[in-house]
Amino acid sequence: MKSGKVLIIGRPSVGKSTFVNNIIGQKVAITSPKAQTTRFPIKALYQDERGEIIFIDTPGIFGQAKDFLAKHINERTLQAIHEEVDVVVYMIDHTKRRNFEEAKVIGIVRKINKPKILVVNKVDVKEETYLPQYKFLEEEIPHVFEISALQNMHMKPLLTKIFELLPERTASEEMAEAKTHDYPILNIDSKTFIAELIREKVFLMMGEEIPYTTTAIVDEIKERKNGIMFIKARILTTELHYKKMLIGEGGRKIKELGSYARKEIALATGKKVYLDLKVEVDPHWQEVYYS
Ligand SMILES: Nc1nc2c(ncn2[C@@H]2O[C@H](COP(=O)(O)OP(=O)(O)OP(=O)(O)O)[C@@H](O)[C@H]2O)c(=O)[nH]1
Ligand SMILES: [Mg+2]
Repeated sequence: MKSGKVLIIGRPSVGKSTFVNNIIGQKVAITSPKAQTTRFPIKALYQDERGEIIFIDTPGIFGQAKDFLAKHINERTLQAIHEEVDVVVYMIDHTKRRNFEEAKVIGIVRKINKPKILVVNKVDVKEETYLPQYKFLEEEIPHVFEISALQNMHMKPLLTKIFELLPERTASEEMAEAKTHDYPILNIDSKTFIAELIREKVFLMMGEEIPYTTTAIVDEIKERKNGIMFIKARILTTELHYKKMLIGEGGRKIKELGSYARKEIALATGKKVYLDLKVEVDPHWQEVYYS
């Protein structure tokens, strides 16, 4: 029986969370085209007849973490690296130029003394490629796979290699405990997961800087007698003018955000959902929730 932990690491937006979701076969981590969509490591359990794997999706490493939030997110990724892992998947996006940020990730990957796999993601995109800039990595990392996480292309041989590199062992305590859950996420509860789904909609629907001024909090989940799941949640933002943008003219934006989130929560839970969603100004949420 093969069993172990696999760390996914790479720059922001290379497709780490998309990859983990597709391997697991359901959404465990939110995704968006914006950098550092993932804010903390997410552990998810994969099982098949070959064994069990805990995949650890990490936030993309920012080259220059300018603000408090980005610094703390980078620190969380570095902490995850220090966890006992068995295999490292280093993911790159060949459609992006290699830059100082990539150099930072390469530096971190070099220091991890575990079997490594280089995964070139987004091979469904052919028009623009900087693949030659990454070729030197093949000399350092013996296993290279080209995939499309989004389109589920060439994922099988990669999973086979991961199993090959994992040790033969019986499941650890953490794994045994995870196997008793009916949901594959190991380290976050349902309130946090629903908050993540709400945060994803902010990342997908709001302009460039706004997602970075926000977080989402779920205060209450209650199942009512009529079978409807009642959820009370808040989007926190740092300033009043962002709050106004999140609410939109005549409340149109928050309505749209709420309805999009509600539909997905309903899909994820298989229940009818009533979502009570508000926007609040809290200039200190980053310190409160991310230190
Ligand atoms: N064309 C294409 N797009 C992809 C592929 N994989 C991911 N994407 C897109 O790339 C963007 C970023 O994907 P994520 O999975 O959120 O990336 P990430 O590495 O987890 O990003 P962070 O959490 O911010 O570090 C999203 O818009 C995805 O839809 C792929 O194989 N092909
Ligand atoms: Mg991510």
